[in-house]
Amino acid sequence: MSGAADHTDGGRPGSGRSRRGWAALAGVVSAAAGLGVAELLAAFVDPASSPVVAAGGAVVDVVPGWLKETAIALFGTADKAVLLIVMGGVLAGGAALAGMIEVRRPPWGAVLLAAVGVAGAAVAATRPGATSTWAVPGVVGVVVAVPLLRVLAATVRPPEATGARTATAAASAQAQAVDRRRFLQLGAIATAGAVLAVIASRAVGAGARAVEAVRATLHLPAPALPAPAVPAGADLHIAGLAPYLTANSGFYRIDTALRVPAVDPEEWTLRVSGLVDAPFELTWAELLALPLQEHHVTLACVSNDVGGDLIGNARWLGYPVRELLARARPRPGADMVLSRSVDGFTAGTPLDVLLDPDRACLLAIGMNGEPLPAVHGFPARLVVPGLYGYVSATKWVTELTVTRFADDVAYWTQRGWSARGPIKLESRIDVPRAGAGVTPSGDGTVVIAGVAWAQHTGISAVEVQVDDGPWVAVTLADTVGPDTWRQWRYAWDAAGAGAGEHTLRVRATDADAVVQTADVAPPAPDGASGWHTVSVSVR
Ligand SMILES: Nc1nc2c(c(=O)[nH]1)N[C@H]1C(S)=C(S)[C@@H](COP(=O)(O)O)O[C@H]1N2
Ligand SMILES: [Mo]
Repeated sequence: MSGAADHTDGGRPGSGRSRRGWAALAGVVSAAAGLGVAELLAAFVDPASSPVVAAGGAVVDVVPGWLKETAIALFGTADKAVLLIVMGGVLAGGAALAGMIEVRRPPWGAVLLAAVGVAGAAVAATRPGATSTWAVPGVVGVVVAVPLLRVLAATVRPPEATGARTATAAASAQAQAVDRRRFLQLGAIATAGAVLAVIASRAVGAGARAVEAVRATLHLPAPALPAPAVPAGADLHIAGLAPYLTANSGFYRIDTALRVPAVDPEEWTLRVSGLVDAPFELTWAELLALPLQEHHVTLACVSNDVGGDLIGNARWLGYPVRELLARARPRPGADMVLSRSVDGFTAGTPLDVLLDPDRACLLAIGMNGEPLPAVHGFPARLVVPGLYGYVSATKWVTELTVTRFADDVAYWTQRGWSARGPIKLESRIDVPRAGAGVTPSGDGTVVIAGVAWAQHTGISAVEVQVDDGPWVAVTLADTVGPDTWRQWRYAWDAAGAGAGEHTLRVRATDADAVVQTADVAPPAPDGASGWHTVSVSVR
């Protein structure tokens, strides 16, 4: 090893030219280690949070159209590979430069490397659909690459530069050999680490990519029983008001999955068992062959605060859970179905709710006309009108076990949340936003609008109260039925109320004539309650 080290550069030990080569190598190895770690983390955070993927996406976004078309004309579908190769070249060149700078003018090479890494993290965190956690892979990559570059560069730096001015030529040559050995050891470990990290990241991400490809080409069967058409008057189309139907991309997501489970439908089965006479297993092909139905249902999370947005409304395509349970023939005494996801999450749903012939509880495979998005449970999940998600809406569901509340305790109930989770009657003001300044229009009014929900019961009235005035009934929008939320609006005489601060409150009444309670409760253990109240200032 020492012999090899003495002769590796083929020039005089410590010659300027060979030193530049080692310095460049230090930069490239450090950057590679940082990128490897970033790739591995990105596989967990989100494939698109990789600084390389994000930067590539940003380049594609800013490249002028003519250049994009030229690239496609030249390289066809290999255009992305060419882009990645070019980016790799630029990165390697920049990293080599950082290495050379670091050897000659520390710490400026490290600063350059850190700056590029942080820029990559910033690009990742600002990509469409990104969250701030998308910066993590890039930042951690910097945290790995920069110290590594500092250490490697120190081994390459000429003795003069490291303060060994008084050393004899022989001693200095020996120190050089020791340093070179250190460089080779560290560099080899870093390179091996980078390669392993990239291989691991591929392995982690491969399943998700394969399943996404299956999902993209999947063709959902037409429903045997389509959902009733949404009446034109269901959506008031008011800016700032939640649309009647929530787009999949804007639908709230709540789950315990650090990594979104990647479930191949061809390997998916649903096992229906427990306290039943005829347990069975349903395959994906069998499910698709069943007569499916479509139904609009508003899903809500128990963690939603009063006024919160952990609620969304979608058109679900699926097969009634009731039919699956009937086929398994539950035994007397059973009162709960424990649904289980591939990742171990469980929900406990009352058996009578799932068997109710008037309630569209679905084993859903479609959401707003597409296969379930991966984050919403692809390939199959439960949707139960009227119950919070934590006791009903199991995503990536693979097991339904008929059991008893006395015998089985579901995931969130083990953690102190209520075993039963009927959705509470609630309403929300969407416009104006809390704290907004509002200017009355020509007729002196300001539009107040929002949503109200009492899934499976339905909303019969919504009232608004301004300051300590009387409760006033507002106009309700249409709805497809009791299982979804309902928009409402009210033209408030804000000019009459006068300039300055005003408090707006909302409360709903359900179809059973129950008025929404004023009692304030936090989300735990069974859902928040109280009247949503916002302050606005009239100009
Ligand atoms: N597998 C699994 N399914 C789950 C959860 C989970 O953590 N894991 N969370 C539940 C909760 S608390 C809610 S509110 C809904 C949210 O569904 P969404 O993310 O599609 O909006 O999913 C439910 N299904
Ligand atoms: Mo939830």
